[in-house]
Amino acid sequence: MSTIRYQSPDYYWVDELLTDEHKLIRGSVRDWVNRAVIPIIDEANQKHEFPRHLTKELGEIGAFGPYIPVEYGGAGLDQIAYGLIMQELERGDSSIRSAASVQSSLVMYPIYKYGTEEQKRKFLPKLATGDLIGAFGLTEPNHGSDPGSMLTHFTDEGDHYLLNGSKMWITNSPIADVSVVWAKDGEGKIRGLLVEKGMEGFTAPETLRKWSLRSSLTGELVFDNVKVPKENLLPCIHGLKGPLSCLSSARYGIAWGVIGAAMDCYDTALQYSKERKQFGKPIAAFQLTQKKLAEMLTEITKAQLLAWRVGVLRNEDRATPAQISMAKRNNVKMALDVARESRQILGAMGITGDFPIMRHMMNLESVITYEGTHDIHLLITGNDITGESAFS
Ligand code: TGC
Ligand code: FAD
Repeated sequence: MSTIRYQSPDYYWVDELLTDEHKLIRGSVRDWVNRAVIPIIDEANQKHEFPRHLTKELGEIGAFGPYIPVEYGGAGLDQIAYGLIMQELERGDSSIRSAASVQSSLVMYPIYKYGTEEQKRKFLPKLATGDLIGAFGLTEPNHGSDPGSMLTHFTDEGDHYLLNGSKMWITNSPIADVSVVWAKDGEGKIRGLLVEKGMEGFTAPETLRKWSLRSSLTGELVFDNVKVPKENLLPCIHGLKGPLSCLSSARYGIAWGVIGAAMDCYDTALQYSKERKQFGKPIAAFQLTQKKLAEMLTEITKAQLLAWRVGVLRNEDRATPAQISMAKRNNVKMALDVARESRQILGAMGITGDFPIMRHMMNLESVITYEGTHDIHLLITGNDITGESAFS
């Protein structure tokens, strides 16, 4: 209901920092979200279903690999455009943004950055169109925040690698055609392997009964003596910085994406507060409601400026992992707080599927955990400013 009348807030005229092309891209993704996502997303969440039919459309609107060069099927856009696309998608639902984040930053990016020319030609164009779906396997059942301790490993068997181990909490795993899997080689160095659907000994069971990201598929990746052809190794990267560099790209997208969820909650609460009357006047007239709305808009505005600045730094190839980490942490927490405050403004109506707020709030409980938990990101900033690692 509210989203059809959606008006994105722009209190500091951040639009003036955008090019005409940025605004055009944002407008077309917003139109697509209004048309394709908003009408179906509440029911898909209620039914715990991933709207699979949207993957091809996401490819068509350029949401898969927006910054991957055109010669490999991407859209060749800059980082601000990528961020704006993520913002619009997450205004629809974090699950939709997740699908685009994983495909773009966690699958296409490592293949583009660390893959062979053959790997790029084989996978990137089809990932860009959504003809292939990708997944990224870093987290393990016993190694989440500390991926460097992973157990998944492979041995060199002469004409192929033999892969054993398992990954957990993997977005898209049950439907992925290709999974970028991080595993240790015989010397204990972390390497990236492209594991394809159908390889013998490879299974990807779905994780069910989630209360969050219910329109996103999550699952495991299980490797039982999987023979991986040697040409499926990403040759140009060794060590934990491989997967972490992909995370930097995805975390940046999340820093923008969650602003979309926050804007949707704020806009819904603002409209509702003007229409809902108690004690003979709109609840918007009460000082405590105004305090909530004023604080929400302030935090959204600060988050917009943070995301925009990190985008400029990324366009100049100057953004540090710690700067991106701060933007992810701040903006996700901001969005979760905005969702909780907005939910209060709607009273009982706030818990229903008639409004998007509760769905955003539940989704954001995953977003504050994945791609590095809120506390891990605090410690990344702590490490950066003190020079002391709390991890080792
Ligand atoms: P540490 O010694 O700090 O770093 C190891 C090497 O990596 C380099 N590095 C980075 N490089 C690029 N980008 C980054 N963000 C980087 N962070 C670190 C670092 O310079 C070092 O390089 P070198 O050359 O010296 O080897 O490693 P550590 O073991 O102490 O761990 C640090 C820690 C805890 C911060 C890190 O492991 C971490 O970020 N943990 C959180 C794990 C995480 O974020 N997992 C996400 C899994 S994927 C996911 O959640 C997808 S959700 C998808 C969706 O649906 O949207
Ligand atoms: P843990 O690491 O066990 O942490 C538990 C708690 O301990 C957290 O609060 C954490 O902050 C705290 N903690 C841990 N270490 C420290 C420390 N040193 N100091 C202080 N506190 C600490 N992973 C992938 O690889 N690919 C995916 O596609 C993917 N998709 C996901 C989708 C969903 C819906 C979810 C929920 C997760 C997904 N993940 C994925 C996994 C995600 O990245 C991990 O859940 C996350 O990194 C945290 O790991 P964990 O859940 O094992 O928590």
